[in-house]
Amino acid sequence: MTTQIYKLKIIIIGEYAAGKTSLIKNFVEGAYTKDYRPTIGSNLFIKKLAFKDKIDNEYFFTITVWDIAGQEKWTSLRQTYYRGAQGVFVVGDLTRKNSFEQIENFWIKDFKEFGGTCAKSAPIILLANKNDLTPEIKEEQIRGIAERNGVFKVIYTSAKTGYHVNEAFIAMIRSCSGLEDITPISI
Ligand code: G3D
Ligand code: MG
Repeated sequence: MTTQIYKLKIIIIGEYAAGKTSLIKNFVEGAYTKDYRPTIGSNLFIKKLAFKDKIDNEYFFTITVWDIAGQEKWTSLRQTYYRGAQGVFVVGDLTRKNSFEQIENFWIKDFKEFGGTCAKSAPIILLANKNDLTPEIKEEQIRGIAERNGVFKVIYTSAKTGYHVNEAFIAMIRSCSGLEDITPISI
């Protein structure tokens, strides 16, 4: 049995109010908190998670999730934010079709342009968030955006109910580490 230690930088991008901060908080704190203040500047959230594989090797991950929070407008700040990212969540709000159009028209292009070398290797997972509400966009349109933009996986989430939030982060950790058969020991 061996033990390995990993550190991952994961970033989360997408339109204002798509649910980026709520998703991170749900994952890190295990709860949907409605009354935090809209974040100014960029915030770092840290979560430690232990995984094991089929033959009981252990993998300890320290995951830093960066929340861009209000700095979307400034190219130089986005570059800092993108630097060294090993995985990217791009978030669309199912109740606003435009938030998905912007994923294709702006966010993924921007990451590829300003993300430096990491932009070539970091997996991109698209989160179709607010799955608890009535959608304004069809699944096939979302699939099209994913296929045209090199998105590795689409996951429907709700930061409000917690639906698929942990699953999304586990999928990201597996993809970033290349350890496809690990399972969390506790979450
Ligand atoms: P952002 O960080 O991408 O800007 P926030 O987005 O996480 O601040 O979320 C924006 C608003 O959407 C918040 O509402 C938040 O509670 C809500 N929200 C986020 N995720 C979900 C979800 O999955 N379902 C529902 N129903 N609402 C969600 P307020 O009212 O505080 O602005
Ligand atoms: Mg936010």
